[in-house]
Amino acid sequence: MISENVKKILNEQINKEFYSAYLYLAMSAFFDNMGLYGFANWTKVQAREEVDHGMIIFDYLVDQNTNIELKQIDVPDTDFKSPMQVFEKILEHEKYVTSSIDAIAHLSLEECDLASLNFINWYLKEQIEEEKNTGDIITKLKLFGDEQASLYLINKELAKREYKKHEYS
Ligand code: OFO
Repeated sequence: MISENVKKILNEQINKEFYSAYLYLAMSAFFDNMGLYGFANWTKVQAREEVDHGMIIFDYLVDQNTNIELKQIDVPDTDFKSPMQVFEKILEHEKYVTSSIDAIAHLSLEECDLASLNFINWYLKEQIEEEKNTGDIITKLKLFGDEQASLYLINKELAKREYKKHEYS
């Protein structure tokens, strides 16, 4: 049976995942307004993946016959200035999400809730990928600079990202 404390922290994580989706959507709108449609595509695809992350936790809690406590989603900070600054914000945010996932793993272990520990393992791996993908884009932006010609090339590459429903495995 799922532990009460783990149930509470997983409910909070649903909120964080949906907040992430909001944040990426706000970023997508910023890039769209700049005419950087590839960057807009990349962040919009990420927003959809964040919804999947939230839904996977939702389904896990439902399968465990627990009550779901949906909380208000905060308005994201939209102080965006440049592609580099946005991607630095993304990395900072993903590191914060990684620390939340780590906390869930620790709590599950402490509470001997091994089913939840096993469940959250997928998110631990997912966060490695989230931070790596963002870090790779920051590296490219640093390497090529914020000039228009290089932004054009990175923009073209980010336009290729396609949404695939994130399945829990
Ligand atoms: Fe759900 O991983 Fe990003 O925030």
